[in-house]
Amino acid sequence: MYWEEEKECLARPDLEQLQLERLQSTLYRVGTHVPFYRQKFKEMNLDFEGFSTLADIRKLPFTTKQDLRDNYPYGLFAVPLRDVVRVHSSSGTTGAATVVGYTRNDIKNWSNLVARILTAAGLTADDVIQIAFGYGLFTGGFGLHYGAERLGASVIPISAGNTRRQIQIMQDFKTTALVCTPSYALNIADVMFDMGINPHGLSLKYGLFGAEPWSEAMRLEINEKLGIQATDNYGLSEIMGPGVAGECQECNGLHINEDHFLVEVLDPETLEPVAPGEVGELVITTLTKEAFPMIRYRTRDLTRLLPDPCPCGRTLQRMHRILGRTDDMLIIKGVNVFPTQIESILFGIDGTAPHYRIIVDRENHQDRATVQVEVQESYFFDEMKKQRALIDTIKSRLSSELGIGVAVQLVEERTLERFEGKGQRVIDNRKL
Ligand code: DLL
Repeated sequence: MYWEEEKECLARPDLEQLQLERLQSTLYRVGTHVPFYRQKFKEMNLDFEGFSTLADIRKLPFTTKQDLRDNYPYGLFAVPLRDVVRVHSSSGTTGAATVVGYTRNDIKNWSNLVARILTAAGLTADDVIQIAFGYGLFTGGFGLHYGAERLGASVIPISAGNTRRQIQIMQDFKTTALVCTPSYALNIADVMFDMGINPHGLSLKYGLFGAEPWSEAMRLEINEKLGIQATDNYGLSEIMGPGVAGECQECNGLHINEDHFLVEVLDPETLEPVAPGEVGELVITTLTKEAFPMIRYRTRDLTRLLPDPCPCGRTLQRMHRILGRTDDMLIIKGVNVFPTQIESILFGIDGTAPHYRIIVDRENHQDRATVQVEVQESYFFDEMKKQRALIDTIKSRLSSELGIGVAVQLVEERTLERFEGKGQRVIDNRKL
């Protein structure tokens, strides 16, 4: 167990005081060591040494992915390379790569924060944790690995892929916790079924999933298929990797490690704070990072803060699971649609398998969206009537939830692509 009660249960005023002190030293660090911020502060006439209240965060400049690219590879590092002990990179689904660095102390904090999240999810030193995230420049594998070792658990660093072997090892090594993307967890469940292995006969108890958006319906599906308790954890390379926020066993929102990260939820258009509890873009300022501090980093991730205290006793603010990214949002016939909305509906309908794809085209200046969803084999043996009825049900649920008409195609089980890392379920052919 890795439980830092003195930090995780701080009273708000004490937490804010700690945040302020850490923010002051972060500002000093970037204002003196990072030319990019020094220049920005100068242009804005910002007296970073006189920064005295958290509310003044709104006076600070934003940092975007583009700023990282413009300063590729090491331009935003706040320490000389000799103090950097690790480099990671995000290949980025959109555009060029970005590079992030860690000092020895950053790695220590990172390990502790991930250990916190593993503890919140219910894991202890007695667990056998199978890490099926990719190891390499992606932060998922190493981040979870260091956290799990910090916890004192037994770590199986299997990395992603080779699904049959994953399952064999899970069985032989008596894995109690699976760590990967939710897409990969579903893929593993299917292959287990093919191998004739009953997941309920394994030692598996927990699943810690993250690195991509997923829905509550998908959680229920995974829980049922693998016989586990799945929790969500969130992070991004630019800020640290995994370890930014994670669910406790209440499974009702992710506690943000606020003693290390200051968060704001802003309207992505106006960049003003949204009303408390409203949805907006998560903007994060790091408070303890040495090698790669970030001031008001625009994550593009959409969420809302959950105001109620959590029964688990942690006072760290919770956020709702990520609803989607501003750049994942599809605008179909002028209506904003998030893939996770479609996922929730599909997963709630009997007869569909939890694998789907969304294809968007433009014909004669009109958007046309098609949802392809796998259905149980029996639908293809039965009369057409049953298929048609299922299509009608899916269509009407989608159109009442989304407010637009969507074409639906049923496809046979195992025909859509499976994922070992982050899933890619949208094909937008519109060249917008
Ligand atoms: O995905 C870090 C990570 C690894 C988090 C393992 C959790 C577990 P990146 O590759 O830089 O880093 O991608 C970051 O992934 O901005 C979100 O859009 C998305 N994302 C990460 N976790 C979640 C989550 C890692 N739990 C980007 N729910 C972020 C929804 C998530 N989206």
